[in-house]
Amino acid sequence: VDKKQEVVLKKSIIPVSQLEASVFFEKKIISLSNNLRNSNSGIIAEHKRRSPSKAEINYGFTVEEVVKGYESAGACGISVLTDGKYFGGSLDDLLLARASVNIPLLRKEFIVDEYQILEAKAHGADLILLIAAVLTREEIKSLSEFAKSLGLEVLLEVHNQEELEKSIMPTLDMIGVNNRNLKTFEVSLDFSKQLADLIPNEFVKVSESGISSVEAINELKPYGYKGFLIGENFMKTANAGKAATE
Ligand code: IGP
Repeated sequence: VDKKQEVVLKKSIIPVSQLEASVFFEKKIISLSNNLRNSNSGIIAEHKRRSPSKAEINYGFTVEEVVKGYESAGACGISVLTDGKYFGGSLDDLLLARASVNIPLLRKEFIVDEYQILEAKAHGADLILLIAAVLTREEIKSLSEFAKSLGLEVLLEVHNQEELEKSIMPTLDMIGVNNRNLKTFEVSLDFSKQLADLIPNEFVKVSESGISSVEAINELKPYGYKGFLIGENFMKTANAGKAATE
């Protein structure tokens, strides 16, 4: 990940003090983990323009249209991809989403530095993603502690048992199993099924990626999953919001 260089550059353009001046630092977050515990939909719908495995996903809808559709369809929260290089997203997308909806927003990003967490807070996010595959246990600890100190929630993403075992700590709120291998792009719900029992009960369990039907959700629920992160399947339809209700 060349995110580290990107962060150094950004820090020199927008200093921390400027981020901290954002109105969002005075606002309390909306809790996704509470929403997931208390809801039956469990849907976390994602704003995703494109991905390394799929060139163009969305055609012609604005961020506002997509996220308002998700909200009115009853999503528990929205994930907004802010990575530009691989996913065509930006922090502007997050800000536009924040201006459009009142449900929890996840900054979906490869986070490697506290500065990116300040950016998330400054652009209206309620929670951040930390990806175990690209972080050491010490990094997960310091980044999650920093996020909690800003009042943000933390979703930790794992793909296998080793990543899960190295990551368990009390500063996480939700643990997500990515059904897609980030290196090979292989997708299988079996990853969620195999890891479910190893996730301690105090964390809300989320299944991420490759979910394309109600059947898939019903298959995962008995394993204790309360959250279902869905991107492509919603974005590729002509009406992303409507798809979330069906
Ligand atoms: C959504 P899908 O298959 O429904 O579009 O997947 C989401 O899980 C996926 O975008 C994702 C992701 C990530 C993207 C999961 N973890 C980490 C970038 C980085």
